[in-house]
Amino acid sequence: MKRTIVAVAALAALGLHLTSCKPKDAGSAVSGDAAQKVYVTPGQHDEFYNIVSGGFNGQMSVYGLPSGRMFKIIPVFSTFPENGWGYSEETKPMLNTSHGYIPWDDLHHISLSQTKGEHDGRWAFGNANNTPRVARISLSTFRTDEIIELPNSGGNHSSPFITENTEYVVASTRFSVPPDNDGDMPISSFKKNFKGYISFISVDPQSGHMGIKFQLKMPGISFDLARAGKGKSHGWFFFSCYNTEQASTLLEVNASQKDKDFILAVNWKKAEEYLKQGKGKKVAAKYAHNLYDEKTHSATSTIINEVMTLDPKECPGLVYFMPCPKSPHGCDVDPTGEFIVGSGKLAAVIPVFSFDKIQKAIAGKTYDGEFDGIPVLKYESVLYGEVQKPGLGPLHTEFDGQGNAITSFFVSSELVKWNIKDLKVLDRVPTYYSVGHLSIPGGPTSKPHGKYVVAYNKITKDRYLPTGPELTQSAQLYDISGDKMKLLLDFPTVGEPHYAESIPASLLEKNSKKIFKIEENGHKYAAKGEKEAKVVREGNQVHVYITAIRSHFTPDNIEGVKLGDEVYFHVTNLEQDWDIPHGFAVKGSNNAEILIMPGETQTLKWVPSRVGITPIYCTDFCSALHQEMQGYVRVSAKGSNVPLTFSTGKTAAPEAEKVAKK
Ligand code: K7E
Ligand code: CUA
Repeated sequence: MKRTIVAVAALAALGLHLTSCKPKDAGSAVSGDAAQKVYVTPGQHDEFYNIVSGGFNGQMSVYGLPSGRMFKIIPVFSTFPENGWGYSEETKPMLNTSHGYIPWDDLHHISLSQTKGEHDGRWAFGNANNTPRVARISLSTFRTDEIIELPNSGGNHSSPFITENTEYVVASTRFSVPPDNDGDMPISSFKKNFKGYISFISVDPQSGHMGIKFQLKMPGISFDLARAGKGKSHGWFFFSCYNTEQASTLLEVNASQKDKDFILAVNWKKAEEYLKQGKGKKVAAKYAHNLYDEKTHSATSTIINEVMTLDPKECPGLVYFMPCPKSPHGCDVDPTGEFIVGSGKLAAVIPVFSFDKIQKAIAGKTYDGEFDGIPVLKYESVLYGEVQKPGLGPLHTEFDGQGNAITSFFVSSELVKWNIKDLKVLDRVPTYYSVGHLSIPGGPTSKPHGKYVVAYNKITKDRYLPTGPELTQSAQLYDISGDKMKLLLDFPTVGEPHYAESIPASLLEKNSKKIFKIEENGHKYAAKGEKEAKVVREGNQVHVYITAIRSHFTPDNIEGVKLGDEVYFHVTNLEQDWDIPHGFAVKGSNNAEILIMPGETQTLKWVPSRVGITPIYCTDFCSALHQEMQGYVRVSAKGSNVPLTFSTGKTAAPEAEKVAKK
């Protein structure tokens, strides 16, 4: 089994079964000093944070490099019962959309915020591939702070990619669709009515708050990936496009007809000028904008009803197509901003485009016709050169900051290093197996940190202890500091990582939030001390202002709740020590637990389903007496006249015990 090579010929035969082949030396040994290079002495910290997309788990995860140790899962688009994300009343609005509450999505790409083309350590952005959205994650709390939905889009794959000062996060649609406000169209009218919208989301430089500044209404094709220009090409954006055949069925064949698809070049500075001139058109749309407020520890969701659009056909000089061989996937810009690398999934070469030549071709109108009214630049006029015989199935390219590029090859299962100037292949190493994205620390910035590359592999097979039909996805760390790439480490991941970025620990460590100050807690239902703890009835709603501190809740005995009530436990964690969360869970609750950080308030809603005594307890082992951190809620029948009472530390008099029993 180990040495079977699977149908590479299929590629050539256009059978298009893009299964991978296994490298022959699948068991290959690592070099002697590999262990030393990844060994982080217990108690010591890693050199890099590695922030990894979770794919179909809808989350991000945080690892250390070079150790490959996982530190955290950050829920973004998917609920996470482990800490109540999407279950607590405060976080539910974060998952609201124009379709209502959605508990899941598919997160493929990470972008870390930049200033002057370099990592600034403030935010991470992530995309929702299914129900188009972009999220912003704070790199101080490591939590999702904001989610914005994208109208007129279907499948937000080409996202989120950022400009060199985080002016914009850009997202383009994978599925072309008719505009949201006029969508009831025959699918056969694709060419006429389906459009490919590209959203430019502005980011406030102080708060990070996002807003859709404008959408470009492009012809009905599919956008796959993108990168902003940088340095000399700052002000431009590049997108890989496929399905320029404009097929709406059996794309595996119908969208692979043409010899070349496109890379789209967008002059976004020019778009800003056109907007200023009033060329934009506001159209009706419906999308959610969700914001989490660190002071109130609560999220709000607002529905927005219009979006600004720009039609490139009315804005000359705004967009150009460049032919790019065979279904381009990755579209990556080198650190200088001069070279744009397109990776055609079915192509035999890697084309490298030159920004200077693009500018010349535009100035000289060196066109090769047009596509749906948009000029197509001549391939030869914009091409810097092609990397010959690089491998099979190129997907993504990153840069080492030493003048080299490394490209991942899914079909031939390898990483290939090549020189950007002379386009010569320098080195290749196998990956186990079928690498998707790759990531070099700082790889997409103008100053890559280099040192390592991580391969995020799609297929794991025999690399780990088997765990039934499903195996963990595997990441592999390579040393790229020398001429030859050296495999150092395999480490398992969660979900299915696509893109990831790594950033020096020194940029994040110092800003990491330790506690929320209790005196700054602006939550409407906070109890900032045990004296403020109380239970209040408002109609059939019972609001429990409950505090948690090692090792008890206040109150921990509650009576007078009745069937038909909705009980809201607003739990405030009074601790002001780092790393002392308390958890909260209720027996029989159709909900998750909540995990409350020091100084924070979170709310668990519970609708009792039966009469009786319901235990509540702390789920996080917070002290030696954690197990004692528990309490009771008495639920009585509808219409019962048990009064609403609450207490902590009150022991019943023997008299009362007798009476109560009757
Ligand atoms: Cu290549 Cu969705 Cu970025 Cu995965 S995509 S590999
Ligand atoms: Cu609080 Cu365990």
